Amino acid sequence: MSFDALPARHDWTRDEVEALFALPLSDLILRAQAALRAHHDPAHVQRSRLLNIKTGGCAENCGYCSQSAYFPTGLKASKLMDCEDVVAVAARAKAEGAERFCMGAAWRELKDRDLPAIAEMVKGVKALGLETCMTLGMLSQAQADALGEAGLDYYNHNLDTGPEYYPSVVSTRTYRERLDTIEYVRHAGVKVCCGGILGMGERHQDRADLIVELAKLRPHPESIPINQLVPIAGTPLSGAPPVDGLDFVRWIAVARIVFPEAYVRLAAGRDQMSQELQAMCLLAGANSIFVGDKLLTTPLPGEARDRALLNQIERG
Ligand code: SAM
Ligand code: DTB
Ligand code: SF4
Repeated sequence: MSFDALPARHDWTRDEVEALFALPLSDLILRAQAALRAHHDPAHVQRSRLLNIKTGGCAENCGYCSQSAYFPTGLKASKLMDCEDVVAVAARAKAEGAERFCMGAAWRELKDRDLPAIAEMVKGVKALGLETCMTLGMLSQAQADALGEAGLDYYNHNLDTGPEYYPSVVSTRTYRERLDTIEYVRHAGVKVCCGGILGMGERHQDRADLIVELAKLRPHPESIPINQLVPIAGTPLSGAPPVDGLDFVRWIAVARIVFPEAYVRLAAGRDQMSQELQAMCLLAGANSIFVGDKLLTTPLPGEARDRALLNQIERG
């Protein structure tokens, strides 16, 4: 069969997305594989590495997050890391095979006073030959421009879920504010990393709506992290019902079909998945993972298990 590239669409409807999700599994995977192969090397899984450069004490009340000051999660807050230490971690990550280095801060928004330190980190990490990504909360246009001038490659800012369910997850900011920051990032010429979380108690249609909202972005985000909720004791969502494993695989396949050109990342939640389920997600079109021992505050499977998994997917 041929793997011709279909044009990216921005007008997906909830019904169309739900119809993709409801395809027989083999048809869904075939279409996802065709989309993957039209734009990407199916034998390469992109490796990103995360570092929490500022932990905890965050002024937002995202109901899933260990780092919100609103919830008793037991996490100790820390101040912004020194640039030197960040670059040292990035150098180790590069030596261990990471291609992109993503720096996250538990901030509601970036403060201008922190911009010089952040710009130094971008320059230092980039000088190692790594792609750079930052996720620092809301930005102004001027701040997004400054990050672009520092050479930042990607900015991560997730929509998390569909607009109807969003207010049940977080009330200290709006969906519109999320979209505004994404627009500033795009306008600054920085690539957009934007995705969401499954398993927060959302309805099936909220997941479809998330895909629809992401698809409206012009151009589509270059990177789409699909997170499975990592339940955090003390947060309002700690007891949310887990996502069915094969439903998760189906959503990955839907994301691959709707966003054929993007890196679709199997992001948070891998530590709760079997190797086989992770392999299915990669067969369903995910082509990126976070490697290393830790996401921001929660564990990853680690080097040995990841090597075994990626050997299965990538070996010739
Ligand atoms: N404070 C910034 C923000 O929220 O944009 C950056 C860091 S924030 C922790 C990055 C993203 O991680 C969130 O938007 C959310 O999608 C994801 N995330 C956070 N906690 C999670 C959890 N417990 N399980 C799954 N994903 C999570
Ligand atoms: C994203 O979508 N997932 C990453 C990254 N972007 C910043 C973060 C996942 C965090 C999982 C929970 C934790 O480790 O605290
Ligand atoms: Fe803060 Fe980001 Fe966590 Fe929300 S997800 S509480 S903004 S660190």
